[in-house]
Amino acid sequence: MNNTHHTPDPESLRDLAVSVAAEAGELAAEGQAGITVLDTKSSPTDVVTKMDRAAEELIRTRLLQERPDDAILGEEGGGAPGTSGVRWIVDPIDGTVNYLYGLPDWAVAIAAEVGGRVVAAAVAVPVRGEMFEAVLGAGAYRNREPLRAPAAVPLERALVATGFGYSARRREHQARVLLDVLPRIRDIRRDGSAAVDLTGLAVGRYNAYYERGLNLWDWAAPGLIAAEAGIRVGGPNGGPPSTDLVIAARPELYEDLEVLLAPLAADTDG
Ligand code: LIP
Repeated sequence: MNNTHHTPDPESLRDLAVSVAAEAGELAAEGQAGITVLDTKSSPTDVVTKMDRAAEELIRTRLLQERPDDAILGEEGGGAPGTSGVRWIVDPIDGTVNYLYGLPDWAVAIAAEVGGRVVAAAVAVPVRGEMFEAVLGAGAYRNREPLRAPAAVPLERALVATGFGYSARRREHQARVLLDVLPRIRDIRRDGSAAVDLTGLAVGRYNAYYERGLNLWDWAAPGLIAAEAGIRVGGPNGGPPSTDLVIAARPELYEDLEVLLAPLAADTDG
């Protein structure tokens, strides 16, 4: 057990994130066949499964067993304070609707933040057999193989991943934004998990991504992995990613997508 308050090395945080994400991913994958819908959040399409809660409980327990003084922010259980200077940002199952429907694109995402910066991350996509990991400044890996995102393509040839919020009002505006985006790009994908979308950029499954309304736990871990693979990950008005908007692509394409989205008020609900 580590009870000291020295800044831990990011590699050890990454190793812990990877092993806990793998364990939670296994638990969730086993449970995907027999899931039960327990609750709803902002609208009936927002399903929260029993497994979502069980996976987060497992993640919290394992992290605190190893590092009892850390803080944890989780999608299901909210925030718990700590004293070590390390905060874990956890999404036990990102892509809960896919999970509920037996689709493969859902992920367990765990990020470690020190001094307000994400320094280490793991994203498990169990059904695809993928484990992504990254340490700030030390590159990104999939199943231990180094990742480098493919070069940018022109906007008109970009396959762009996006997602839609759970509220009807937000969706209406997102559909209006899409009316102006769709004719300018190769095509859109709505695959249902921000973590799978962002790590997908790192391996070239998409060329770009944008989405309004994400929470920190949706982008913290996969955002570091994408960034370490050479993807620019940002937000509105040239700033960092935010709940208002996350944009991600290779830098040249990022700029074109940003220019396309800005007048459409993609960072608002219209
Ligand atoms: C989901 C995101 C997805 C987004 C959904 C939702 P959840 O997270 O990953 O990209 O479009 O609105 O936020 O709810 O499955 O953890």
